Amino acid sequence: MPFQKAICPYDCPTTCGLLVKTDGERIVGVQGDHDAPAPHGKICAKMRRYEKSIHAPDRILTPLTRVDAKGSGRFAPISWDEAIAAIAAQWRRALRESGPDSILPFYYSGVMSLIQRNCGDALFNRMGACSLVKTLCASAKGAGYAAVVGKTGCLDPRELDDSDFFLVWGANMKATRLQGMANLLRARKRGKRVVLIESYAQDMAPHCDQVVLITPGTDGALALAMMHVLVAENLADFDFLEKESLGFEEFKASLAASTPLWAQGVTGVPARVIVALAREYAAASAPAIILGSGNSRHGNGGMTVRLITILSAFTGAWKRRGGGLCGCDPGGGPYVDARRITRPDLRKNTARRVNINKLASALRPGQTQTPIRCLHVYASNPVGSVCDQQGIRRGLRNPELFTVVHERFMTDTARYADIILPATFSVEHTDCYSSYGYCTFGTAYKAIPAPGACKSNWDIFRLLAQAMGYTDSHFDRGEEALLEELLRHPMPALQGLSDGQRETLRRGGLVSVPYADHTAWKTPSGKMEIVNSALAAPLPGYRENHGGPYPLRLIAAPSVETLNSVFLEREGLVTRRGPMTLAMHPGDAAARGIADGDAVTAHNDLGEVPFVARVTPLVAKGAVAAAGIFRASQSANGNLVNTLHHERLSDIGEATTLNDNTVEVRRA
Ligand SMILES: Nc1nc2c(c(=O)[nH]1)N[C@H]1C(S)=C(S)[C@@H](COP(=O)(O)OP(=O)(O)OC[C@H]3O[C@@H](n4cnc5c(=O)[nH]c(N)nc54)[C@H](O)[C@@H]3O)O[C@H]1N2
Ligand SMILES: Nc1nc2c(c(=O)[nH]1)N[C@H]1C(S)=C(S)[C@@H](COP(=O)(O)OP(=O)(O)OC[C@H]3O[C@@H](n4cnc5c(=O)[nH]c(N)nc54)[C@H](O)[C@@H]3O)O[C@H]1N2
Ligand code: SF4
Ligand SMILES: [Mo]
Repeated sequence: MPFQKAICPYDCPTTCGLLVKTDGERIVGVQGDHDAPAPHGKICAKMRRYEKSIHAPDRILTPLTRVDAKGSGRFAPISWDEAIAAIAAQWRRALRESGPDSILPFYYSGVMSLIQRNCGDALFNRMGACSLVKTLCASAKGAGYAAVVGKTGCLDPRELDDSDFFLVWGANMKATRLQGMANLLRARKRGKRVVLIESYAQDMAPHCDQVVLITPGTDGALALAMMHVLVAENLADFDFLEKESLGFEEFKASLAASTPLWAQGVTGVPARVIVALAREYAAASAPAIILGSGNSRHGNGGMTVRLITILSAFTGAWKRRGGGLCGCDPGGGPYVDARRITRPDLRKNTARRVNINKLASALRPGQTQTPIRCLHVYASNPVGSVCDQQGIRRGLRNPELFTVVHERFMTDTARYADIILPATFSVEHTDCYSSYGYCTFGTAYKAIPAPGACKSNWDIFRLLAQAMGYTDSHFDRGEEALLEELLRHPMPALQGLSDGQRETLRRGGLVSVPYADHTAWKTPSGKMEIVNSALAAPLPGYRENHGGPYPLRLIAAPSVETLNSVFLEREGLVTRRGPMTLAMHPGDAAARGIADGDAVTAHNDLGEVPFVARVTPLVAKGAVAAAGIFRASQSANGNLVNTLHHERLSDIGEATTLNDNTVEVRRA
C-alpha cells in the first residue's frame, strides 16, 4: 500500500508533514514525514489517527436541508443541484431587495491551506458582499509586534537550540508548539533554565524550572518593571538602544515610576521575583522569549505585546543567534501571491466591513444598518468559537436569516443552517500550506476521492459562481490549476529555492524556506520604534484591560487533546479531555465553599455556564481558566464558555478579547 505526502491542515503553528497510507479509496494509516523540516517526523496524538476523523461514522456526506426548527439539528438529504439553486435564489433575492451589504461570508481557521481557506473571497468580492474582518485569534499580537519592529522577522524558531535562557511567556507549548517543545526539552537536558510566565500553568509547569503566576491582562506591567530594573542596575544595552531605536530616552525616563513594587500590586508577582527575573534575563547572552497569544487577547493586548517586544531587545539579545522574541511573525513571507486566490480586483464596490468578533451584533434584528439576510459559514464554528454565544444563537434563530454552512460534522453552528454543504478533508483536495510558526511552505495533492457527495470549498464556490451567472474565467479553474499558477508566480521569499526544493513542491511535500534577513529594522523610520508616533498612544506604558465588575478574571486556554472545534468527532480524544472544567485557585475556591470536582456555575451579565471545578495552585489567584471548546451537548444547560465573552475589541488590531472577561462562580 503506497504512502503519500500530506500536510496537517489545521490552525497550528507547527504545520507538520504527514505520510498517509491509502488503499486507493480510504486512508488506512498516518505517520509523520521524516523529510519535513519541522518537526522531523513527529506529529501530535490528535493527528496520529487522522483516518478516524476522515472516515468517522457521523461525517456529513450529502447536502442537507433543514426540516425542523433552527437549532434542532434535523435535516433531510437533497441533491447538489437543489442545494445550489436554493442558495443562488436566496442570494439573488437579497441582492435585489437589500443589496450586497445584506450578504455576510463568514470563515476563519478550520482549514489553513491557502486555496481552500481563502477561495470564497473571489466569489464574494465578485458579488460585492460584506467583507469579514478576521481578527479572532492573534491580530492584537501581530499589531503590537509590528508597532515596534514593523515587518522585521522575529527570532526564527530554527535558532532556538542556540538560546541560553527561555522565558515561555503565556504559551502552552505542550498543546500548541510541538516543535518548540522539542527545543525546550533539549535545552533543559543541557542545563539551560526555562521560566514560565503564565496565568494557567497546568500543562507547562512540569517542563519549566520556575513558574511565575500572573494576574491575566497585566503582563505589560511585568515587562515594564523588568525594564525598570535593567535600567536601574545598568543591565540594559544602552549603546544598542540609543543607536537602534527611536524614543529610548523618553521611554527610559518614563520607566522611573514602574518599580517592581508597583508591578507587584498590579500583577500579583512578588517584587523580589521580578527583580530576580530581570537579573537572570540580563545575565543570559541569547535569551529567547517565547510569546504565546493568550495575553494579547485583552483590551490592552496590543500594548502588552509592544512592551514585551521592547523588553526582548532591551539587553541587545536580538544581535545574537538564539536571542530575541519568538512566536510572532518570523518574516520572510508571504510565499505565494494570495490575491490570485482572493481576487480583490473582482470587487467593484466598497465593502461593508463586519468584525468577526461582532457577529452577534451584526445578526441582531432592528439595527440602523442593512440587516444581514444571508450568512455563509465555512471552516468555522462561530457558535463555539466566537464571543457572545447566546447573542449569536439569537441571531441564527431569526427566521428572516438564511444560513448556509459548509461542514464535515453536525457542529453547533451547522445545527442552525438552512442548508448544509458537505466539505472535504485535506487528503481529498489539493492545496499549498504556509506555516505561521516555522519558516516552511509545502504542497499536498489529493490522495483519495471525496466520499459520498463531499466537495472542497473551492469546488462549492465554483458551482455557486456558475449559478449566479458569474462568467469570469477564474471560476473555471480547478484547484490544481490554481495551485500551478501560484507556484509559477512565487513571491520573493520563495524565489531562492533550490531545484530540489522546487521539485519537492511539484510532487508534494514541505520545504524549509531561506532565512529572512533579521539584521535591518523593517519599519518606516528604519529603527526600532519604542516611541511610535503613528499610534494613538505613541509612548508605550501600562494600560488596564477591559476587566469588568465580577471578582474573577476568566481566561480561555487551548486544550492538548483538541484544537478549537476540530477533533470533537473523536470520542477517544474527547473522553481523555474529560468534562468542561474551570480551574480555580485554592484560595478563591475555599472562599466560595468550592471543592475540587464540584459542579459549579460561572456567570456574568451575558449568561451562565456550568463547569466542573478543578482546584489547583497552578492558576493565578483571582483568575479562572476554561480549557478547550466543547459541543453544546456536553454542557448541562447547553451553554459553552464563549457565552461569557464580550464582543469588545483590543486596543490595536481590532482583535478578540476573549481572555478579558470577569465572572463570579458559585456551587451549582
Ligand atoms: N492542541 C492544541 N493545539 C492548538 C490549539 C488548541 O486549541 N489545542 N489552538 C491553535 C490555535 S487556533 C492557535 S492560535 C495556536 C496558539 O494557541 P493559543 O490559544 O494562542 O495558545 P498559546 O499561544 O499557547 O497561549 C495561550 C496561553 O496563554 C495563557 N494566558 C491567557 N491570558 C494570559 C495572560 O493575560 N497572561 C499570561 N501570561 N498568560 C495568559 C493561557 O493560560 C494559555 O496557556 O495554537 C494552535 N494549536
Ligand atoms: N472558548 C474559546 N474560544 C476560542 C478559542 C479558545 O481556545 N477557547 N480559540 C480562539 C482561536 S485562537 C481561534 S483561531 C478560533 C477558531 O475558531 P474557528 O475558526 O471557528 O475554528 P473551529 O472552532 O475549530 O471550527 C472550524 C470548523 O471548520 C471545519 N472544517 C475543517 N476543515 C474544513 C474544510 O476544509 N472546509 C470546511 N468548510 N470546513 C472545515 C471543522 O469541522 C470545524 O467545525 O477560536 C477562538 N475562540
Ligand atoms: S495539530 Fe499541530 S502538532 Fe498536530 S499534526 Fe497538526 S500541525 Fe502537527
Ligand atoms: Mo487561533
